[in-house]
Amino acid sequence: MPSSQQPTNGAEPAEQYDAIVIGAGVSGLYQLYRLRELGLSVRCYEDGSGVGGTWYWNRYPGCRFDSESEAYGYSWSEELLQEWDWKEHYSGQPENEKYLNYVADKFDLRKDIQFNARVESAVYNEETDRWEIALENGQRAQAQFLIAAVGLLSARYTPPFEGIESFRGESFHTSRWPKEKVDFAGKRVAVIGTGATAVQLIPEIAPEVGHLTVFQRTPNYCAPCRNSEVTPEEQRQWKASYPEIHRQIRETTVGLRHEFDPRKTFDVPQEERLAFYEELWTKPGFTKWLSNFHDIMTDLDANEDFSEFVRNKIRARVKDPVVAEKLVPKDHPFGSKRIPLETNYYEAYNRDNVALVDVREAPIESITPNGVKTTEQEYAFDVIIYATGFDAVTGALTRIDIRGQGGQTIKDKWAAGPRNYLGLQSAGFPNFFMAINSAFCNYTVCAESIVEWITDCIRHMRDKGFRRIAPKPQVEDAWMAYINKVAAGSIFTQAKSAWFMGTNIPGKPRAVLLNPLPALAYRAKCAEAAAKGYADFVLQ
Ligand code: N01
Repeated sequence: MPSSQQPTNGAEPAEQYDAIVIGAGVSGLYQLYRLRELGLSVRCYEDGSGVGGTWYWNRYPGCRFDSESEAYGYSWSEELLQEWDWKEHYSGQPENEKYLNYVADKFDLRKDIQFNARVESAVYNEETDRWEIALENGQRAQAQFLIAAVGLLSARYTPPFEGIESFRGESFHTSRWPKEKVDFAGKRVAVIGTGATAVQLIPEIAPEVGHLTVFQRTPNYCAPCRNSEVTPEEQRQWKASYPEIHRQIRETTVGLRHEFDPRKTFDVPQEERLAFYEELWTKPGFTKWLSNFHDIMTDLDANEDFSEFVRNKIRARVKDPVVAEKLVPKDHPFGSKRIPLETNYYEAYNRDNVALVDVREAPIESITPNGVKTTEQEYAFDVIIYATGFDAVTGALTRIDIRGQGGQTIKDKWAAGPRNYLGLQSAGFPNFFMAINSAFCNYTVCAESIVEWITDCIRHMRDKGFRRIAPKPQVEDAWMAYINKVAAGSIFTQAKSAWFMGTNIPGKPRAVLLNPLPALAYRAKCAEAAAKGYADFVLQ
């Protein structure tokens, strides 16, 4: 049981823990497990009413993995690996949420999680070296270590359209989808946005709605998911070879069961190259991206060769050539944004009840009581779905009033973009860790390694009797310079509007948010920082 510290003003006493974890998603659950295993008293606060994070909130129709199921599950419990059966190769949200609930039950994690608990502020006390968090309901708790496992895509973004509150129908953001089934039968439905979320949602609801209007600003390069059920034989093979699967995903560039082809695009003759592209295209998942020639990620001419191949694949699937051309991306290279994996997405536009509105030609002016008004006309709807994405990476942190040494807020420190070392800590915020996987990789692989790094660091501090740890400011500066240099040489900086760079949110400073280092290289940097005895950090 936690101890309590009696306040002098008659308020409820703050509960005392060794560590506080914010968020009970993939990272938070594992962080709670590992710190508890270390013997710490830990409390996890979760905004939702259940575990799962991304897989709790994003329950829109069609939501599923874009990583292979066998590569996404936690790798740290052989028993869990043997007990859990993945039903599909790219498992859907209901099953993923069930999986994380199963994990929470199996390891008895719920007893240390408080649900419906939104953390509003976190303040560091320099005298005690402890953090005090306050929840929305006024409840307070203190701990030496504060770990934000708040997810990189959790702060939803809804454009501030004029009149948004005036709409008389139903409206939903995809990442706050209701638990009850939404009835679309016969309804006039709008989807705003065509990112990975909308690409999964649109073909699921198109057959059910009366009429669907999709408002698109930027088309994406979407690739066939080619999902299928897992056969008993595949299940058996996975269970017999998990150590090998995990070894493989720890050794590949991005932590998935794909590896870039070492050949350069233009070293391969055109005919052979096209045959290679065609073969990749028949494969499931990210094969077309992450098993492609390695230079598509660095050489714009090489990238253009494959981008045009994908554009032609899109043109071939959409019957109306005018609509097809609108769906073809031309303003950014393939892979400069995460590739949405789709099932029958382009075919949805061949239906009589689906229309595409290009909001670059006619921008949305306002939301009216009846629907959506563009500069050209007003459209009437019963339902508006905002598939408009997230204030990625920084949003979930800056929405909490986090105050470090000298009362500095993370919001102020990050006014021009995030400043951190290894994405794990920020100078001036001692004992505050970010268990947010912002590297370019398979989520769980990186999340596990980040959680393990934080756990090892805390173990080291306790073993050596240190009370506080924070990165040296000059080390942080050098890291940020390095990250920016790496990003500048990649295609990630090429997309005009991308959450990777914060450019999807008007007014958000353009900055490298997604660590451009591939998983393998990033994990090596983290391991090196620990192996140096945390010499890049001020330990007191
Ligand atoms: O969000 P997005 P998302 N007027 O930012 C549009 C992960 N994910 O939720 O591109 C009109 O990609 C915006 O237009 P533009 C994955 O990492 C994974 O779809 O900015 N439109 C865009 O079309 C993904 O990358 C899975 O020009 C406006 C859309 O809204 C990330 O989540 C599944 C607008 C937002 O797209 C985010 O995907 C789903 C405006 N004012 C998601 N403002 C898996 O498969 C924004 N838009 C695991």
